[in-house]
Amino acid sequence: MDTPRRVEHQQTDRGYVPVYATGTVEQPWANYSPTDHEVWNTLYRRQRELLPAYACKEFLEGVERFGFGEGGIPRFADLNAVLGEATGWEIVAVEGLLPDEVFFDHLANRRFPVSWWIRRPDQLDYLSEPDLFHDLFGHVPLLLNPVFADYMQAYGKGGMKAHAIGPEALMNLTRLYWYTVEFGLINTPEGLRIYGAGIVSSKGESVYSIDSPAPNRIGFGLERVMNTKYRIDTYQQTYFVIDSFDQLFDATRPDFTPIYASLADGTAVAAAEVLDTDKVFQRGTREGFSSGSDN
Ligand code: HBI
Ligand code: FE
Repeated sequence: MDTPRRVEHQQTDRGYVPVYATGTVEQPWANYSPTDHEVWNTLYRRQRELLPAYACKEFLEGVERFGFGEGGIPRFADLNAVLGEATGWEIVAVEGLLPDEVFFDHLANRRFPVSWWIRRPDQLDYLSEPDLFHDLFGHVPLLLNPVFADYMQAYGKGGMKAHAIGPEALMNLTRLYWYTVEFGLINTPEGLRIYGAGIVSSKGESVYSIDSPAPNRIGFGLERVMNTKYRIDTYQQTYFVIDSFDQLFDATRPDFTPIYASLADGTAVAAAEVLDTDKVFQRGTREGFSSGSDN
């Protein structure tokens, strides 16, 4: 993407940030406080120690190639030099969650929106909206993988289509994103490993998703996933396991329009449910599952 024209400055509660005509912002790197950099360093250190035993090799390789470290919050421009060369993706800085169609348009054009601000020191283990650590550390390493990079772009294109079809189609597609990009596991010779960004950016869920006997771990199926509700307020009750990124990309190649139509007739599967037709890696004990409702 060409460098967007800077149109105005915006006073936000986190400082004075240049805003581009596209709605993206310039990463205000000079404005990060020593505390902000320390939060990055702490979160990075924790995950770097933990993830070699939990994350898939493609993710770990991505972290290495970007040279993430304990030198404070990375500059997006430096990362973009590596990313552009590898897969043609680009990171753009944003203020936070974007309207669905704006988000999809970025992905469809191989731009990944990253929140420029980082959580406070009292939010190391949980916050309700995506910050820089989640978006950057969680999502961006796999964008160096050519197959995953293409899957993300296809998701963006599919999102624009689903958005045009209607809210139910969009919900089906959002579940696919949730159970793959955010909370996906992959089966490897070393056992189940994490690739989902929502997991690798969380110390607690990294351990839980792989080691806990509580959740189900079930083989990925496109329609199964699109028809399954999810929890946004707790660790997941079910994780879906892919065999490879090729499997994921191939499964999502067909036009989803007829799938949306067939799913619209049935009822959705609850987050904790196991079906007779499932390929079960592990049936969860459900220990510690809170009541409360699925999305
Ligand atoms: N905006 N910045 C940002 N990041 C997201 O992950 C994001 C978003 N807007 C919408 C959205 N995700 C999801 O609800 C879509 O996958 C539907
Ligand atoms: Fe995310």
